[in-house]
Amino acid sequence: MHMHLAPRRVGLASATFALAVAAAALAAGVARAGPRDDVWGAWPKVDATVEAAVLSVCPTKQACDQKDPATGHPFKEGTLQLIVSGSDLHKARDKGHLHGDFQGSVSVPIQIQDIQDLAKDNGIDSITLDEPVHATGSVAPLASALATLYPKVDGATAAWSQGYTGSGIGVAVIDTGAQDLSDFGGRVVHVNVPGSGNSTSAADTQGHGTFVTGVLGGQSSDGKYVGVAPGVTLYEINVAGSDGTAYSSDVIAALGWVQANAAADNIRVVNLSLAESDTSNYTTNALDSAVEVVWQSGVVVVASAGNLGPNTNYFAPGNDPFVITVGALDTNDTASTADDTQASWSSSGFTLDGYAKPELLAPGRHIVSTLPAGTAFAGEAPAANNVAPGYVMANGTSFSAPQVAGAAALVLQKSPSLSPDQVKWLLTHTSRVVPNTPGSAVDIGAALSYTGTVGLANRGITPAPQSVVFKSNGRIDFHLSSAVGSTAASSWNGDVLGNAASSWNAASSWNAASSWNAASSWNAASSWNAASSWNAASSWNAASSWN
Ligand SMILES: [Ca+2]
Repeated sequence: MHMHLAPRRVGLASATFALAVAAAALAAGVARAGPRDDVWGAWPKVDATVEAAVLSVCPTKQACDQKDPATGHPFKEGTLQLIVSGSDLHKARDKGHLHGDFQGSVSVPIQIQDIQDLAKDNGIDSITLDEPVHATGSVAPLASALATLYPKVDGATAAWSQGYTGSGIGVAVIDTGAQDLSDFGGRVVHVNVPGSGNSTSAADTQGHGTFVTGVLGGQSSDGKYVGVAPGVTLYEINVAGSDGTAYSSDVIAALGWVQANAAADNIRVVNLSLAESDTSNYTTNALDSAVEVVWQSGVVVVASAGNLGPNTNYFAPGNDPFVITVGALDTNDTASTADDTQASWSSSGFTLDGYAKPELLAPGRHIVSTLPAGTAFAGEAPAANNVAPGYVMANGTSFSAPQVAGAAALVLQKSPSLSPDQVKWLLTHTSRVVPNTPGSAVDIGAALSYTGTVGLANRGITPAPQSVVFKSNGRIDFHLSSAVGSTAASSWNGDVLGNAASSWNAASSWNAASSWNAASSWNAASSWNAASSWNAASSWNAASSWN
């Protein structure tokens, strides 16, 4: 008599190195390994996923005798949480503390060295893995628990129900950093960019980056506030100085780190919810050159469109034709997509080089995410926008972009071999038409269920001249022509060390500092100070509209 175990409890109270490795192996799609019977013997009654988990840690019994450096104990003493089923389970019950005790089945941690012996017991019929193994120990997100609309509108909930949360995929967030909230489940990596003018590994005091990160990959303990890809590893690069100022050169240095570390850390996506404030052509803009280098190296680059309304897609990096530029969808606060529109303030139109932007829309109005009290951003929020302690509602394409970054991570978890051009093709070709607007909205469910041949976006586009070169020795070379806009190109010419912070920051000609403080640059800031763009919180009809 076997009971169906549902719902499965997720979480690794007793996570071991072995489990983490097994999880990684499983996530990578490890199937039943080759014949190991000569070493391990047969695996009667043992599910293939259990066998694969064991073999990923202990390919041979001899290897299993080695000490796990993480625990100091032999690998064979590592445990797997297993469901053991059968008519007489006393042997399984004797193995350890029961996690679940059911008629016909028990869930119990079993040491690797005991699994085969256990399977030989006549009273036992089968041994399977309990719980999908998340290295982060997060609870599987559920659409039914959400207090926000945007993950449903994006189709992220469809991905979760198929088991895709972005687990194993690294996403770089170049912003104001992030705080170590429990919502991020230990998945935040604070990146130190050597030689940067700012302390790039500093925690977020501004709040913008923490908000963006929540939209991308947060998950509140009650399941109400869940980002699009709540399993991703979040590589946070804080490019803002202590006063919130950041320069384009800081962003470029951060992109250099991403390019150098993408392969080792499996960083497949970078999110840029920022913009310069001077218009530019992509062919002569250093930031555009930098994002193209990152794109061509295999990392999807997602940029916010900006909040300046029609015919304003003139700013780097969202003006680069290769990257995915994201505008704001207004869901009209309903789950139905029939009444969706492009937000009136979302930047749209053609770049100075004639490319239509944005390529995708994602909800950008009435977005609720993580915003810790005490941050600069939180201090500016009207009281009515504080939806719950630590969760605030705001508007802006800054918060649309990370949804598409999350979408890219979900797609890449399912199909790791896709190139950035393929990811862009897939997300745009499966996007949902938004009535009465030229834009179309990301549809993650449609992207994941697409079964045809995935084409290549960006065909025929001429890359920008490579004015920024990330060299293997950590140096970043700039070779801007003197024709570059209003910038003092001379200060960028030549071979500049990435750690020459003073010379980077001396480039006042970038006018970057002002752009970070100005409304447009954060792509959200206009919403903070202008009451109208908070969309009159009083008209927001409280809890019922969230469900
Ligand atoms: Ca709607």
